Amino acid sequence: MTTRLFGERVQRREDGRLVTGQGRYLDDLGRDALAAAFVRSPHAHARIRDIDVSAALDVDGLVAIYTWEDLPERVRDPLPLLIPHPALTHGRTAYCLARDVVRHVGEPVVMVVATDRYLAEDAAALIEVEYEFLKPVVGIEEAVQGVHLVHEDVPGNVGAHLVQEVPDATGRGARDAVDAAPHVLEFRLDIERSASMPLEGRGVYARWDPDDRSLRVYSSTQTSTSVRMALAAKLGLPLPSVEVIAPDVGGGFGVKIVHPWPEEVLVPWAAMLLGREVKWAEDRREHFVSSAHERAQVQHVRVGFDDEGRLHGLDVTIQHDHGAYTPYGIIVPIITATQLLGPYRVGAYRVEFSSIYTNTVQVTPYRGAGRPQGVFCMERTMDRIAAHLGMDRTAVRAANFIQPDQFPYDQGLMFQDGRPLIYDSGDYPESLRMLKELIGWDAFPAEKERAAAEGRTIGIGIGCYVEGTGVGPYEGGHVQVTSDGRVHVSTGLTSQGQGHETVFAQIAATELGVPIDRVSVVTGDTRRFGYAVGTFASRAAVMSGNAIALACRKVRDKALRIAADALEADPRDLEIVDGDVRVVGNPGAAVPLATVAVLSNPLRYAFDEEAKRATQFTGTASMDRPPVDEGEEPGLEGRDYYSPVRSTFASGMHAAVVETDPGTAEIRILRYAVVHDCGKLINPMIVEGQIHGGVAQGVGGALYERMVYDGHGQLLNASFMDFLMPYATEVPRIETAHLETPSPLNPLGIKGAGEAGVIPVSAVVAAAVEDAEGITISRMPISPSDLYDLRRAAG
Ligand code: MCN
Repeated sequence: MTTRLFGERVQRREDGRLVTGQGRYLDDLGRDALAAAFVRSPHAHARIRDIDVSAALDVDGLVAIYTWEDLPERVRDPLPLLIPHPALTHGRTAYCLARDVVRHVGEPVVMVVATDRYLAEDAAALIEVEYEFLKPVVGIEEAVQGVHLVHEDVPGNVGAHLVQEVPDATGRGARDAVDAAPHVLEFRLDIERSASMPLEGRGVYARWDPDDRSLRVYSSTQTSTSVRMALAAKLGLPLPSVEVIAPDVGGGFGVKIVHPWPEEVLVPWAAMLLGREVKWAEDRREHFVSSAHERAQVQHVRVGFDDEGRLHGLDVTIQHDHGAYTPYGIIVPIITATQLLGPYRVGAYRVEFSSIYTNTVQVTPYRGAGRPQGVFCMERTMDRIAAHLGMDRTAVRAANFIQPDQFPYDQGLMFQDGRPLIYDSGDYPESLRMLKELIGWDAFPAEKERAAAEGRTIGIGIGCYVEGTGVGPYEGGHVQVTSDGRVHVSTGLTSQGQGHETVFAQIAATELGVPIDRVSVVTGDTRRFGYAVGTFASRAAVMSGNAIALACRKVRDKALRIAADALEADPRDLEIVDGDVRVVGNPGAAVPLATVAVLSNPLRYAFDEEAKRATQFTGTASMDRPPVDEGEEPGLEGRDYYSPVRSTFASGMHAAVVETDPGTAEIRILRYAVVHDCGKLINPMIVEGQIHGGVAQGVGGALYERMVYDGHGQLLNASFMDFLMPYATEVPRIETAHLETPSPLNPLGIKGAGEAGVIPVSAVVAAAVEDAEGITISRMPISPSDLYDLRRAAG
């Protein structure tokens, strides 16, 4: 059996368990726990006048009712603002339970605890909240007028305003560069709201042990260590007294990085107060109105370019609808603003954005996190330049590409982590060449003509992106070999379906030279690994992958030292093959890793048959010598951390062929092609799975998904009946090719892959529809009715 598994298409090890119903998701736990339910605001903007709980008190099984007034001091405070930024001058976060004003439909106002969820909901339905209506502010256009305010103390509803400017090589600013360019285009783009829609919603289940005053919390989270820290702080507990475990998590897509959610504080707090287990699992409507949305931008673009399509200056102004609160700071618009440039040199660049408060659900990162908006802007710009100059759309892109010999390439901007935005490696011309070949770009005009002759309307589009991945500050890995020869790997970040159990085992198997079926992986359990940041920003492979590799290398070195002693050999002459440490060129002189594990701590002699054999093997009487050599620690285990100097930049290009129906304006994707570069691939099959899932979400964003609010701030489509996600029938077969330009920044040469699929899809589909129809597309998503209206407007 080979143990060189890095780069192999290893089947996902977790899937057998997950697809046969053996996963343990949040709501599978705590079957006998008390259940929490919430009274949530039915109004987008209102002052709470009175809360009358009397009718609910008669409900059988009711255990407790809490309002903001009932909360202890620290739980009464607003939730933390997780990523402050100097430009976020008016950051605002919600209270766990609304204090006097509600600012969006779905905001929690009262918490009810009962013996089961039905009774909790029954009691919640009987609670009467008296509201004084305030004027809701809905949509960017209304908000920027500043007549009515979401937060009384935030003038103009502007939470943040930021300008970043990068002059061209001559020192000229973008506005001057645009004005002086031979050609200038100016346009507006509109991007609607969408949201993460994991199959499993948020959820939390807490147990309080009054005897040792410790709290165990299970949370469907993307970041268990941060939930732990937040809970310890909010509940006034020492960190070691709090354990947070992410069980199997049925998708997150960004929404579960926010921490702590109100429910994540209230449920453990109630468990402590009541001395009982308490659980809450979000229902779908709650997910729509009480979690978080994203996308939601209006962009104004001015671009100046020359006859060859080369950019001289780009000036972009972004209005970002942030909803009612900014718990995650302004990370989304910052990412849009700074990663918009993609694989291009743009001459001078100026970007300005405002984060605008509205009486709608808060905006926090959703897969792609601001990049789909940025790529939509940049790629629409490229297509308009091509149309203006009558150039091939790929030629305009190629004319502006950063070239392979220009890396590391400094875009002159500050990345979201506050470090300079420097691309580490890539080969954009080669990606484009591969993509054109894959989709058959050059042959398409003839195909289009043939289709037209048959009365069919087809079009082709392309979109490119560069994605900062693997952001720091750190992630760690712990690796232990036990006396049965098994390898136990743990890392603190969590998994939501990315296949970490498989890829981290591949890394450990490769580094330690052991068969993969001897490796087990634990993630997201603070009992096993307490220091971690979390799974977001396509960072797990880069961060935990490298940390685990480094920890394995420590263990490997130690194993060689111990085995060298046993084999009376030089460690430099040893290798680990199939779980045996052996002398290179002399496979007979070998000692199993299991034995090495015993030798690393021979005091286990009395309890362990393997230990007896091992000590006989070396002739060591365990009590006659110290358990470990001087300078060594007992046990065959190691821990290490990986902390990058800066992020690594993955990239890719997508192309699609669409057909539009002349009558119904329905848009069908006929072909979809992806060229993707995430550096060295740990598991190409998993990366392809990630790309497929991402493209599926992107198809939703391109054609179907939008959050429809009425003027009163009511979300009109808060169910899967009305919020359209693509089915398998709407997702085309995705043809994928990989390019591997290794990252020079980390030992394994990896870049991230988890978000890539979703990023350019709206831009690509818009371009293809535009090509098919010969009309200009300036918004995403583009539904049949949008297309119908555009056709009519175009006459
Ligand atoms: N991978 C690889 N080789 C590389 C890079 C990645 O084999 N060069 C593998 C990784 O080992 C991992 C997967 O691809 O198994 C994704 O890796 P990475 O890019 O590091 O992304 P993360 O694991 O950090 O996952 C986060 C990312 C994000 S930000 C969102 S949002 C998202 C996504 O992953 N949410 C998901 N993919 C998701 N997939 C599922 N099923 N569910 C979600 O909620």
